[in-house]
Amino acid sequence: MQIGIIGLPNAGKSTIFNALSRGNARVEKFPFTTIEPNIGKVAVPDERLSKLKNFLRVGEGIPVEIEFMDIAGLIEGASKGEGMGNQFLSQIQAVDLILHVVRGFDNPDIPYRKGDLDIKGDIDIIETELILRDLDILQNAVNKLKAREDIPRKKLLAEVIERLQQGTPLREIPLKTEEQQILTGYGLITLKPVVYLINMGEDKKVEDFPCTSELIERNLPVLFLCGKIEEELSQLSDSEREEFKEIMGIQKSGLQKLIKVCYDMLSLITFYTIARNKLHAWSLKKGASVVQAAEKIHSDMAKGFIKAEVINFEHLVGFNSYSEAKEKGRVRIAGKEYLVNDGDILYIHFRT
Ligand SMILES: Nc1nc2c(ncn2[C@@H]2O[C@H](COP(=O)(O)OP(=O)(O)OP(=O)(O)O)[C@@H](O)[C@H]2O)c(=O)[nH]1
Ligand SMILES: [Mg+2]
Repeated sequence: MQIGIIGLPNAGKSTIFNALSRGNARVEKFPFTTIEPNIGKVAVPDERLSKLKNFLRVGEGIPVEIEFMDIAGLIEGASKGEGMGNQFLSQIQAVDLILHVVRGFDNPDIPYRKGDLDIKGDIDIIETELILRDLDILQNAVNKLKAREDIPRKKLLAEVIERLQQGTPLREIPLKTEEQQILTGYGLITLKPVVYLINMGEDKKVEDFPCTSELIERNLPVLFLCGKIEEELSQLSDSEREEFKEIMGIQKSGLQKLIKVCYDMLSLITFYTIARNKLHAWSLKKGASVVQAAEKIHSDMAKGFIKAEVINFEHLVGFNSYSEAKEKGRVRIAGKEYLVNDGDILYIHFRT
């Protein structure tokens, strides 16, 4: 699973990437600082993991990690190749979720789109380029289809092309499952889920951005944080960070909330396994079966799957130990068809 950080040049994408991954991506006041994408792994915050680790008295708890990719800034005309737009757009085609960073800080040093902040205008520039790219892809697809008889596909493509031309991103068009299946595989960007992140200046409050209510009305997730403060926080040691948060009255860092929202937008749940004194958290698509869960760990486990012992975190912590839960019959035996729930602890039996 990969999350792509996109936005206009100078929006603070690399600053946020560094805060997320404790990375060292270059951050400068001039645009197009990032050309080659920066890639970093980020642990998904998980309160259950440490509770479970203590409960089970295992030595180590390994969290789920997701990958973030900090992509170069897009500019007007990117879909026509401006500013290496084609290259950057194909990088966006490869990600599973888009994190769209919008500049919400004043900075007289920044040369790009100088002047008053314009959240809606900035978002529109990027969204237009993404829509134009999808239109290109679909129009090419339609041209290739001409000779072939595939009426439902032709009809669907014509419909979505019309909606795109009206400025509607594909994710906002209600689609049936079959229609979604037809569209997957084209590498359409506006079909991907999106999270908007307003990178607020240190002196700004959420109320300073009333224009974002339109996004919320469209059911799109909008988050606010200050990239610069988050980056500074990420460079502190754990104890220094806790101290700072206490002084500032911050309970949860904006970044942790951001990672969690992205995780949910990717429709991921977490399950756990225990092996060799290690508790391991794994991500899984909502609605996946226990065999698909086994596949995440090792393909041999899925191939030779026999059964799994399952207990959910919520039930387990009501007992004094795993063996007590087992004695009391709360650890159930699940077959191939079992659909994994968020928070399940699995012990998989398999043939080698
Ligand atoms: N005041 C303020 N400045 C910020 C903030 N976030 C980023 N900046 C500044 O904005 C400039 C651009 O930041 P980057 O993180 O390099 O932006 P970018 O979006 O990665 O830029 P490109 O890679 O060039 O597209 C730098 O001078 C940052 O220090 C913020 O929250 N507040
Ligand atoms: Mg950058």
